[in-house]
Amino acid sequence: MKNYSYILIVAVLFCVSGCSHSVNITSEVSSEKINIHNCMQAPKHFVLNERNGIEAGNDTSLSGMVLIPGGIFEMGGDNEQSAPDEFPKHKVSVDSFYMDITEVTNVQFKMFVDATGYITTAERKPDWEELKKALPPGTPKPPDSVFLAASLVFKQTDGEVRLDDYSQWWEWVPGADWKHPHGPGSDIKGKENYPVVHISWYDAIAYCQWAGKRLPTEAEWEYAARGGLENKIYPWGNEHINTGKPKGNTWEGKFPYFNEEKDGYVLAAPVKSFASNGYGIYDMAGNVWEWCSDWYHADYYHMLRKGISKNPNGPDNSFDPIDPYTPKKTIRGGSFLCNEVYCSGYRVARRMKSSPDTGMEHTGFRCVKDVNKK
Ligand SMILES: [Ca+2]
Ligand SMILES: [Ca+2]
Repeated sequence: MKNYSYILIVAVLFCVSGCSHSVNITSEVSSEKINIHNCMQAPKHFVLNERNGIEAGNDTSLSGMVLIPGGIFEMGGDNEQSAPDEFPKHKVSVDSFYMDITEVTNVQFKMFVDATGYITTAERKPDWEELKKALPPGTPKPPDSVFLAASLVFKQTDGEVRLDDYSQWWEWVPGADWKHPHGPGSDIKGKENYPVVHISWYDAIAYCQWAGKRLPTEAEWEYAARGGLENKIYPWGNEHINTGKPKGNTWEGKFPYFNEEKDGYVLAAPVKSFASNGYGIYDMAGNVWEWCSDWYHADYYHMLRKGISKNPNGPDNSFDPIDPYTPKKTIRGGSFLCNEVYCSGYRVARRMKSSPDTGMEHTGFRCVKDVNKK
């Protein structure tokens, strides 16, 4: 169990860097440990759109989408909670696009799977040959018992724990996937209108392609989240997340052991459970994190600081200084696990990142569509 514990600890450390303040992860990792979330590698033939076997969709329907009118905005942090990678604030221009008004739901994802036979990353056994490419040189291979189809499931703790020890509340659970969000024995019956989770970036790409859509760029996502407001902290403005009536599904109380349930949900909520923003889109703050198409680079905004960037679609390469061996994609919007003392992921400017082969209980996505492709 010792090896497994090491693996789990490191897996969780890396996997949930998408919901933490800057933590010196490197200092937590000994050479004995290994990053298991890279075990959740998508097979090579699923990595690129043109190779994943999914027929590109020709659906011209804009059902469930809304037009986000293009414009110029200031992208980046708006308050003292902002992390270094949210600066400098810089001008960005985006063209008009359509966006799903909700996170992609279980029933929508089931339609995709039924039509294509697609198998998600979490449902496949990890491939060590692929895994080790994103690990520090010399990392030893973990035991075969670890190489199971699995995903990370949230486990509420009994009491207060160190918030830099993610293994306290994340568990690597064989059999956990989008149809079994809490592991074997759980299912999605009655949760048709909940956001699909345990979705890797590759899974999201495959769905979008089938639906004739694509993932939003990070700039499009933030522009849409702002709902037409300028330089505000949240999709609804500057009223504090915990003031007034609930505005999104977050973690209220003491994370990760006591949830006040003021918003009515400890875990994920049905989509559209809270008010939309100014563009008529829901859950841009909280519920589940949402994949964007861009690679994550901590210094990307410095690259764009001069002039107006038109439709930026991310850097060429990923760089996360606290985990430099693992390329990551950006995720946005926070989840039901975010709160003020932990990550404030529901702020519109909050940037997070995750390896594209990682699926978790609190990560989903929504799609966008170019106006000229309707
Ligand atoms: Ca909640
Ligand atoms: Ca969300």
